[in-house]
Amino acid sequence: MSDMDYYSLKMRASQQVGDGEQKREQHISGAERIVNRDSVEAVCAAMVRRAMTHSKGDPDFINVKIEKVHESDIRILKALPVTRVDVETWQEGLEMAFGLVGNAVVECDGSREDLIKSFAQKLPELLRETFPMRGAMLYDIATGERLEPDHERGVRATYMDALHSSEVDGCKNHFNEAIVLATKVANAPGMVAEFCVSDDPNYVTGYVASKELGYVRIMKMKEMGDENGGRIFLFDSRKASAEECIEYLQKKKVLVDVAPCQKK
Ligand code: PML
Ligand code: MG
Repeated sequence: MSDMDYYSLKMRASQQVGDGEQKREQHISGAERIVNRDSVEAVCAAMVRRAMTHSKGDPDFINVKIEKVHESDIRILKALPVTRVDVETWQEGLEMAFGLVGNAVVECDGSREDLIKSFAQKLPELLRETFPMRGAMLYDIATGERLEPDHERGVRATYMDALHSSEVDGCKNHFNEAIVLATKVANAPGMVAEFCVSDDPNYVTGYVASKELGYVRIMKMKEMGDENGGRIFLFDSRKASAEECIEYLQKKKVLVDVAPCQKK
């Protein structure tokens, strides 16, 4: 035992829906943390509480996984700087997000006008394709191909938390979780930008993020009550291989220093 040891905690809760052949598990809630040894028990209890009190319903299954993580395997990243964009309507917000992502792609690839144009037209359609997915779409801007090994599931960024956040926090804070995820994702090999609309029907704020743009919060990106949301990771296969990008997103342990990032 040493002070340097951290633990990764992951919780997912689901509910069984349907009958007979149609029976399937529906995701209710999930959470993950990387905390020091002393906080493991309390954070675990808070996660279970979160699963048991979720507005989506009572869970039939709760899975909690606790793994030791060595400090030397953890990468520490500075949080992306945050800017906030207020918009009148969600349509305006969505357009703005498409525009920012479009520009990020153009900057990365000035020479392929044809691909850039077709990409801009494709964005709304790509976003719709993410709605049923639990994970994110990994879209290659160089070829226009989707690179997730499983298109239905998508790719999930995992093993991350805010640095020094051993406090116990039972309720979900969309922004705090998103800035951590977006910072990890922006630092992935070959990553160009991320586009996110929340799938929480009561949460209309989304964002666009990259190392160059920082984290741009767009306060309205969908209609209140709409449960459709998703994430697109825009990736450039000329800069890195899909395998190394996915390996980083799904396996590399990251702690994000959010101290300089003021909530705006
Ligand atoms: C989600 O986890 O539902 C996405 C959260 C997006 C957070 C946007 C923000 O508030 O900055
Ligand atoms: Mg989804």
